[in-house]
Amino acid sequence: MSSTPNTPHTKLKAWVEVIKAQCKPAKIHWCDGSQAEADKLFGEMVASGMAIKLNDAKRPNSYLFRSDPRDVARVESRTFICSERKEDAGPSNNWKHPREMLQILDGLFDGCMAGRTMYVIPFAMGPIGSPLTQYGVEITDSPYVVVNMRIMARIGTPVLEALGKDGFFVPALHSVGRPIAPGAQDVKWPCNPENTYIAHFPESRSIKSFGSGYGGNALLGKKCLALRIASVLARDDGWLAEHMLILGVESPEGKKTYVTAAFPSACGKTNFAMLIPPAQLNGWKVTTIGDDIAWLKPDKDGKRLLAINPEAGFFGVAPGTSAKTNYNALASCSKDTIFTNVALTDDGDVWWEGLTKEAPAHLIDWKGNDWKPGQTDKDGKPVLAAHPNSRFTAPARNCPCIDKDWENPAGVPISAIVYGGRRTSEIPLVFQSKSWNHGVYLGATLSSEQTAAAEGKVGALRRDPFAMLPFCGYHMGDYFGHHIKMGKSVKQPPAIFHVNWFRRGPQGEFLWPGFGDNARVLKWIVERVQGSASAKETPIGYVPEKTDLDWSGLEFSDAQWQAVTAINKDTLRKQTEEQSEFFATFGDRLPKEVEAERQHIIKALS
Ligand code: TSX
Ligand code: MN
Repeated sequence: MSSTPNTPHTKLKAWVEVIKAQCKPAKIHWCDGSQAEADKLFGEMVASGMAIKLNDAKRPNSYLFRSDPRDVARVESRTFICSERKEDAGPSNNWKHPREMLQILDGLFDGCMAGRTMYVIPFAMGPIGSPLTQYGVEITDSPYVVVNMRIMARIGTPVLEALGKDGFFVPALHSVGRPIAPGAQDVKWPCNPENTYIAHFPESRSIKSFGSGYGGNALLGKKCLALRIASVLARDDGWLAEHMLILGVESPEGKKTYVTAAFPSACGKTNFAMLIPPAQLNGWKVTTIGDDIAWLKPDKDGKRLLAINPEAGFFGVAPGTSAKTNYNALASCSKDTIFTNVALTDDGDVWWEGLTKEAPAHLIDWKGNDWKPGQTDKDGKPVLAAHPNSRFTAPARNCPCIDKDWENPAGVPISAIVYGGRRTSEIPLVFQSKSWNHGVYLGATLSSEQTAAAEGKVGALRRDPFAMLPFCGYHMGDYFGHHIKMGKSVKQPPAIFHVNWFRRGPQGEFLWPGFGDNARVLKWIVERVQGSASAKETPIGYVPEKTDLDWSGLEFSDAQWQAVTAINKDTLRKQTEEQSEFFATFGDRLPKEVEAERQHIIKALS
């Protein structure tokens, strides 16, 4: 804990001086990342009323925060890619010229930290010392950001040591955007929703975020650095920065196969990353490397892709997480966890919708109000105890199924990539691409049906290429091209699969049991990669026959299998034809290989 820097890094010290002069904080604090430092910050936040310490007997070393109701999620409409040329940001990003954005931000950041402490957080995305790791320094006026970054990344003294006197780091400036006037009282969750900007400067590899203290808007190592800026670094340096979980599948003989998977939101990505296979699947185990982001890089022989999880924790959606849906996530947040916008129980613990079948008889809801089961608002709508986007910030080391190599600086070799979406009809349970380029086409056309009214019409198909729509730091067409190129950079590129756990029957019932039973699909995927499982060739790729999956411990009739895997060539051809409109938005930056795959499939389906 220090107000003076303990680093020989002249460029870093100079940058901090510039920001200090601009933001005019009352104090400055260089974070060392220690437990003592975190304890002191939590103590101060409890004293100010920003944090509530949970019952230490039930939830050791854990805290609850309630945000301003106007600051509860990432704000894509205020997120910008500020490249020199608009066309380099592409059709999927908001764009402003760096000069124009900096002019706006310089005005906003001027004096914005008055009355507050300015924290300097040196952080590493990835294990310190790994050749795949990237370093950043976040300057923030939010102590909530400091304690969250301490869980989500490696921070403090070891990072300064790794940076040395001139190591490269991404400067990431953040302010909640609410200076405290002399003598004035602070609010519990300072923010500035009218003036929120999440700005990325891909050419200077820097980030500036103003006005929000929540999640990806404020914890700048995650979506801002590890996806938007890292995707640009990866394009330039020949690797991949992806919105993917990483899991290990261990066979009963002890052979480990690593798989990454990309899913749009609301598909249960964290649940899949930590799934527990059915006991009857004798000895097949799943271990977790990461639940959100994967960085993949060719090994030194150019043989395979190696992956790391750049994060050190899980920033997971709480509602829907239960001992049934995700035992391992729940265990991860049994201690040392920060909860944001969940409900508080009368005995000082947390609760959210879906945690238990029945809600406690009394709670304090995420807005700090008394709450009872069945409560409705003045329009007769149910009042939620926890916000739908409420979160837990839990250390990965708490996860019972964390992989023994999750911090291996060399990374783990990836044998398969899985893409998946929430699709009510047409898309079968699982199929394998015929080639890397066909797999790139599957990633490019990834889409999912909307579940939350806030995102648009419920049930509408939302295209979310590679689940990267809000996270790609450059032109999405060029990003597809980079994927095409990366397939040629290794001799053994991962096999690519598409899954759909969400097909429904005529009564709207789910046709696939999902959750742990997805391990049956994973087992087939792994056996395909090892060369031991068979499949049938179809126009959309290789599909398993019912006998290719392990059904131990599950009654699943031939008719059920038919219902969850049948394909209708006519509708699929129509859907494939309709992708032309989407592809047209990328103009001449759409790789010809991706369009060729589409044409090939249309022909095969005719
Ligand atoms: O996470 C999910 N997964 C992946 C798990 C490893 N969910 C939850 C999605 C919202 C985040 C799922 N929901 C999955 C799934 O595989 N499948 C479904 C649909 C479903 C829901 C309930 C049941 C079956 C399927 N069955 C009963 O409720 C008894
Ligand atoms: Mn994510």
